Amino acid sequence: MMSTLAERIQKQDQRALAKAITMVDNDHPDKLSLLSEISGQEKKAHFIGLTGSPGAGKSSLVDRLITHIRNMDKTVAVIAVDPTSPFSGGALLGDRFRMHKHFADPGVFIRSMATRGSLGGLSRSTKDAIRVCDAFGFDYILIETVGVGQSELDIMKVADTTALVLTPNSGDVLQIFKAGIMEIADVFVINKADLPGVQKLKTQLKEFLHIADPKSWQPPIVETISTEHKGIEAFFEACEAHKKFLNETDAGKQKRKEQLTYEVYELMREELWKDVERFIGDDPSKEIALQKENDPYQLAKEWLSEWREKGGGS
Ligand SMILES: Nc1nc2c(ncn2[C@@H]2O[C@H](COP(=O)(O)OP(=O)(O)O)[C@@H](O)[C@H]2O)c(=O)[nH]1
Ligand SMILES: [Mg+2]
Repeated sequence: MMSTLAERIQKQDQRALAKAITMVDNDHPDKLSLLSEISGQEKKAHFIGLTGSPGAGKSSLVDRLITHIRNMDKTVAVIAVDPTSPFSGGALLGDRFRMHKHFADPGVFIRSMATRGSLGGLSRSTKDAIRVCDAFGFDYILIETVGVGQSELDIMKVADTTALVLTPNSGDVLQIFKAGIMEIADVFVINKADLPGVQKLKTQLKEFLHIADPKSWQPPIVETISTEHKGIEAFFEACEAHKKFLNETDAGKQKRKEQLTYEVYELMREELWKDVERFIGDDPSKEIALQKENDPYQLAKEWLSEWREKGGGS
C-alpha cells in the first residue's frame, strides 16, 4: 500500500502527491515510512525560499516566478506557509484569474499549509511536504513563509536559496537586522521598486553587507516591481547563480550537510518528544507526583533517571 503511493509519486501522479501531502499534514502513522521510502527517490529540485514581512509582495513574486518558470517549460511546486496567501483564497483579488490558470496547469502544484504542529518556526509537515514535492520531480520548489520571526531562520535550513523580500521605506531593514535575519539572505529583493526610497534601502543593504562576515557568496541585490512584471528574470537569474555556486563549491556540500544534520536532529527530537509525553502521560503516579511535588528540577531529575533506566521510556 505504502509502496504504491511512493511509486505513484515517482510516476508523477498529482493525486498521489496531494494524498501524500495530506498524510504528512495530518501526521499519519505511516508518515515516516512513506517519507523514508520516497527520500531515496529525491531528484534534487532547486528549493527557493521567499521570506519577508507581510505585504512585501512575496505572493505576487511567486506568481510571477511561476509564469517565468513555466515559460521555460520547467515544472514548479509552491508551498505557501502564509495563511494570508492568495493561494488559500485571501488577498490579491485582482490576481484570481491568473492563479486559476496556474491551478489548471499540470506543471504547477500549489499547496498552502498551516504553521501549526511545530515547536516553533516552519512546521515539520511543511518540510515533509517539500520532500514529497522533490520526490515527485519538480524542477523548482518555491516556499513562501509567513511574517518575520522563527520561520525566517528556519527557511534557510530547508531552502537552497533564501530570498529576503524587502520594500522601500518600510523600516524592515532595521527590524530584520536586529532579529539576525539579514544573515540568512542569499538574494536580497527590493520589491515595490516603483515606490520612493529604493536608493536609500540599497545603500543600507550595502552597508550591512560591508560589515557582515565576509562570505564566499556575495548576496546580490535585485529590484523588482512584481505588479508590473519587472525584474522577475533578474531575480530568477540571481537564484540560479546562487544554486550554481552551491553546486560548484564546497559551500554547497557544507550547506547540505548542515541541513541534513539539522533535519535528523529535528526528526529525532520530535519522535523523542512523543515518547516523553507518553512516558509522563500514561503513568498515573506521575500525575500524583505533580500534585505533591513543587520542585520542577527535582521531578525532572527523577523522571529523567527513571526514563534512562528504562532505556528510553519504552
Ligand atoms: N506598488 C507595488 N505594489 C506591489 C508590488 N508587489 C506587490 N504589491 C502589492 O502589495 C500587496 C501585498 O502583496 P502580496 O504579494 O500579497 O505580499 P505578501 O504578503 O508578501 O505575500 C498587494 O496589494 C500587491 O498588489 C510592487 O512591486 N509594487
Ligand atoms: Mg503572501
